[in-house]
Amino acid sequence: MKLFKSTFTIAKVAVVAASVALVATSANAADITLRGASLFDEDHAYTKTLREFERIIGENYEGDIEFEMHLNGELGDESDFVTFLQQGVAIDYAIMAPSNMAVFAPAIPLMDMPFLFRDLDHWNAVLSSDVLKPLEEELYEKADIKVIGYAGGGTRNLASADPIANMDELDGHKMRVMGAPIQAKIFSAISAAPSAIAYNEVYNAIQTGVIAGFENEAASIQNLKFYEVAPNITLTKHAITVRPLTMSGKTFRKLPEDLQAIIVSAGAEAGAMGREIESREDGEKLKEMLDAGQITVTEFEGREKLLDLVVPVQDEFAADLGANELLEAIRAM
Ligand code: MAV
Repeated sequence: MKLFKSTFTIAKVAVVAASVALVATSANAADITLRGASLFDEDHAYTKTLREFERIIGENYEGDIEFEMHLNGELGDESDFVTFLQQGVAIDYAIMAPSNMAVFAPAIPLMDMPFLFRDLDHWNAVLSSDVLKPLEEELYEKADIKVIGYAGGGTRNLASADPIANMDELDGHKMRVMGAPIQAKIFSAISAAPSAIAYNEVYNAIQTGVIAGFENEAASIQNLKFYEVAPNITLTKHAITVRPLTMSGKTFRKLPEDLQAIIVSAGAEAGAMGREIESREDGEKLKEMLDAGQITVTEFEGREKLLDLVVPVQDEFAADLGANELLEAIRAM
């Protein structure tokens, strides 16, 4: 088990943040160090995306630049990354779930709200358009975090210690969800009993029976060996991941203009590559885990019923944010 972090992590993260912050990113074109973070090792699509991002920048920028990547959740999980990026300390770029950024920008979780996308074509159409721009703007204004591309493309399903194959088994199912309130609302609406738990505590929480499962995509279940504690995958297919590749606004603005332009296009290009990898590998990874005897895979009986239950919750969330038109525009694509 790679990701379990005890409370010591909090202290460790704080110390690391403080010490790295002393080596502030330099705006001197002769010597720029950009620092990234990933929850995963080199095999995960996020890390591959970040490596591609670094490669493109390195290839196109004529100044002296280097990259420092912190892998395997060494700097905490995405809720730590978002704080670091917002404050402009410890890291300069990362890929994060919108629902882990809600604390700074309440509307951003609309991007990864469960049951938002009908299928991969719908998801592709949305990500190839400008429809998410207002949410990017809100993130920049409120959190000082700049979206420079989109990774993602994994399909999220339930993963649990015991099988959850139908509405009866889902009723009262104690599961972890991401921190954004809309996530808990949606899973409550479909009768589960969700609680927001830090990602790096999920493995242990399932192992010790604090929760009975969570929901995640194949790439991460495999990379972090969640199948060891939650081997029953139920194909609710409730989300296709949208994962912004982001940079701290505080870092970005310090950089020379030519580098800024390279970063913006490298983000878009690397994100597109990451989406292609993760969406293509999603089914393959499920099959690999299945063939290795690590998981069982079950369809969820009556998935249409779930949709009926969540649409009013989605509508209400958008209405509270004044984002009805945005939600309608996404649905209409
Ligand atoms: C998966 O590992 C990824 O989608 C990651 O971006 C999320 O933060 C994580 O799940 C999670 O559920 O928090």
